Amino acid sequence: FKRDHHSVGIIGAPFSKGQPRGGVEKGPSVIRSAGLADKLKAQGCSVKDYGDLCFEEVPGDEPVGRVKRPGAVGSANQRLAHAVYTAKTEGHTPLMLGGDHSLAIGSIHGHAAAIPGDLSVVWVDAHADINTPLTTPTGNVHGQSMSYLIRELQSKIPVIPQFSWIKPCVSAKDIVYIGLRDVDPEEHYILKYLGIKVFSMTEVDGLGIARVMEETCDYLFSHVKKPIHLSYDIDAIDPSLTPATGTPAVGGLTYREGVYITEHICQTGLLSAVDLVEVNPQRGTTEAQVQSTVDIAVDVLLGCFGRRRAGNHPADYCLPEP
Ligand code: HAR
Ligand code: MN
Ligand code: MN
Ligand code: MN
Repeated sequence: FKRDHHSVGIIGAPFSKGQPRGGVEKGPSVIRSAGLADKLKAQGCSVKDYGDLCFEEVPGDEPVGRVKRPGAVGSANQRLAHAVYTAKTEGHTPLMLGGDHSLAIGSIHGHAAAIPGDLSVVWVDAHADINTPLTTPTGNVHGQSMSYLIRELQSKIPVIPQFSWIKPCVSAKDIVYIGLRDVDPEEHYILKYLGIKVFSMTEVDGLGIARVMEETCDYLFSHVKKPIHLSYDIDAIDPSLTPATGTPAVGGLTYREGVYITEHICQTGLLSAVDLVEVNPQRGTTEAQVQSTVDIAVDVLLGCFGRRRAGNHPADYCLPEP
């Protein structure tokens, strides 16, 4: 294990049209207001804030089959892919603040384009977000993101003109899910059919989070050590702790488990890009609920970039002499 210094490239993606609930587009602003950049700097990271992306209105954006808002989702993700590609190419570790989880399409796509070989994906979520356009029960793209990216699934994906720029860039064997507990039957079939590695909440309960993370890394590193894309949906954590999110699911990760995942992945030295999505300040009933959700999102991110609960100190620290 090694610790590494990150230069974090923050990209705000105030986008909500991958799902029907308003408010998730305010995620980047509430997470920034909680002092994310200063806290990252205080723990020794360099930070370049690329600001928030601007997403255009797409008039007459009718569904294609079941898929809702294909124009808005397609163009927002294409823009995001370019931003992540740029941040990565400029030497930063992209940190995408969503916005809804449809944004993982652009984020992973841009990340993959910027590195020479393949990447691996650690998807921390209550949901698998792997419905195809033909299995989706809702039409919401945030429940389909992975299906567009997995090479082995492409024969099952119909043509959606607004998504024609997407090139599948992830192999099924390079994906690990953690925290699942609300999976549609068709999604469960897809996960089995592709042989994707899943640590659902049942495995978190049975093995404990330390073994889950050990096995995650053993699995991902068994061949070549690929750069890791961590896509973290805040609804992975239990809604008693992070209630301000669009599709809460009971029985989630504790604060300690949620942070342990990030501490462990940070220590691999392979973390190459991060998404933090689905924080929706309009879904909290009280100000305290929103605050708790945002504070935990920030702690998750600090864990990604070197914060340890045991404490930290600068490498060049010297004790003061009397
Ligand atoms: N599986 C359902 C669907 O496809 C619900 C998706 C849930 N939303 C998320 N994803 N927050 O993580 O629509
Ligand atoms: Mn999700
Ligand atoms: Mn590549
Ligand atoms: Mn989710």
